[in-house]
Amino acid sequence: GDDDTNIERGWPLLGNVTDVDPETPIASLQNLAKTYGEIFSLSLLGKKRVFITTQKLLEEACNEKRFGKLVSAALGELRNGIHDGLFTAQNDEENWHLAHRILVPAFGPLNITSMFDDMKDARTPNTAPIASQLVLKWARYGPEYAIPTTDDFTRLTLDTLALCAMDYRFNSFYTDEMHPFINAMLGFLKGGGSRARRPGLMAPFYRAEDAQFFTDIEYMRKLGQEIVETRVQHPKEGKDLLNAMLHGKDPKTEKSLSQGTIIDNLITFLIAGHETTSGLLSFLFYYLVKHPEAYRKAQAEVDEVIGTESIQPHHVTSLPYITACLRETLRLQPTAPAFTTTPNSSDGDVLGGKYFVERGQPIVAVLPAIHRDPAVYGQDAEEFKPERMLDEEFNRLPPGAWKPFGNGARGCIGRPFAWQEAMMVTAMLLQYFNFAPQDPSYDLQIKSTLTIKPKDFFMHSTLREGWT
Ligand code: MNH
Repeated sequence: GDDDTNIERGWPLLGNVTDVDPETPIASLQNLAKTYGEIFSLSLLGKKRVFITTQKLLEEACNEKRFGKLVSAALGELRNGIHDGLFTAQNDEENWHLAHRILVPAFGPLNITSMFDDMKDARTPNTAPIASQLVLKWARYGPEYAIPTTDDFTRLTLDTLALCAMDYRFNSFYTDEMHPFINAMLGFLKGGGSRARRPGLMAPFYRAEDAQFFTDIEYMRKLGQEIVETRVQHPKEGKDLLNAMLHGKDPKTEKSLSQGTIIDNLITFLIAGHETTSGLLSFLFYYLVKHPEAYRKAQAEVDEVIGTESIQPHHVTSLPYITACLRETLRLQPTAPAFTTTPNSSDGDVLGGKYFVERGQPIVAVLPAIHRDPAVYGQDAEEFKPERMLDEEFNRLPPGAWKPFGNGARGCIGRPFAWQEAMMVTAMLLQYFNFAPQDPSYDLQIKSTLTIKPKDFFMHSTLREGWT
């Protein structure tokens, strides 16, 4: 009837997701947002996907009474490798509830603080430090070295996650090539994306790519299995994530996790736990070297609060300007740039008072567009201005304006881990070094997988006086 026509009005169906450049999907979506406004849809293999681009619509889509996470498309394809692990489980799957209840305490503030020393440096004199390995590498290579920013932060975050979560060492700083896990993971993410975009009929033309996808899955699962078996044969004290999964019992059902589920979640942590933090640090240093005033303030704060002491856990909450820099970086470059919800009700639901969405239809939050909503952030929304993210203003932001960690029960379980690591590393690096871009005219380019990172961004570092 007439009502239905009203509901659909102003909601352009633009074409196909396959028209979106798979190399730069989030940039294409941001451009569509500029032309078509708050909501539009694209079809993926005949199924409509809805894209939202404003704070107001995301505030609504984050109301968990009405909407909840949907695993579909590329994320759905990842279930070939990590099944109903925490990240890829549908809301109603039992293993999500089980793993969530068992793991939430392991990600609590106390436990994350206890990982501080593993993140930073040695527990015992003969284990090599992680963040300290990065500092040593840049110090030894000297001021002429073109730092491969994203690769080195990836070494750092992968090694940190593996050491703190499962006491496994990738030793990424000891090789020029990235660890083979990184390649397997990239193939897995790329394969998942490609499989989601092509019709089943086309499968025969993608045999080589599919074979690689499943080889990559096998590699990662084998590694996960080795890590679990090593721990079972050589039990260890301590409350890392692996112990929590092996020995934890769900307080509600008394059940524990199966070995398969533990492997699903180990791989999930290895992937979700390093890509996004590496991207965050890489974008942050890009913005800092491009904005001398913000850089100066951040470094002055470190000098005042920590000086030349060795950074301690309590410092992490005493650095308001650096906190604001991290928030501002994740506003402009949310390294997990989209998440997807769908109506809870089988009758569907209506967004913005007029856009009807069926249950099962994906609502994709285009975070880089939402985070630059001029209605919230004003005409300078595209600019890097950490001042707008100091506590007082940050706490006044409307709901849905800043969602780089997703939403509600399905939001990021690793947020305290990522935050402690990023704050600690940023403070340490500003303590020890001065930084400059290798090429002062470098303009930000973005590399997309499931996450985004700067592409071809190199820096120089010089040890500050007093450390040489
Ligand atoms: Mn993390 C979920 C962003 C660091 C483990 N993470 C999410 C979601 C976003 C996100 C967005 C929600 C996705 C969705 O709705 O589909 N995560 C980040 C960012 C950083 C990050 C921007 C760093 C910066 N994440 C980490 C770290 C870990 C981790 C570190 C592990 C140690 N994240 C997860 C897991 C989930 C998740 C696991 C899935 C949680 C759930 O659904 O129960």
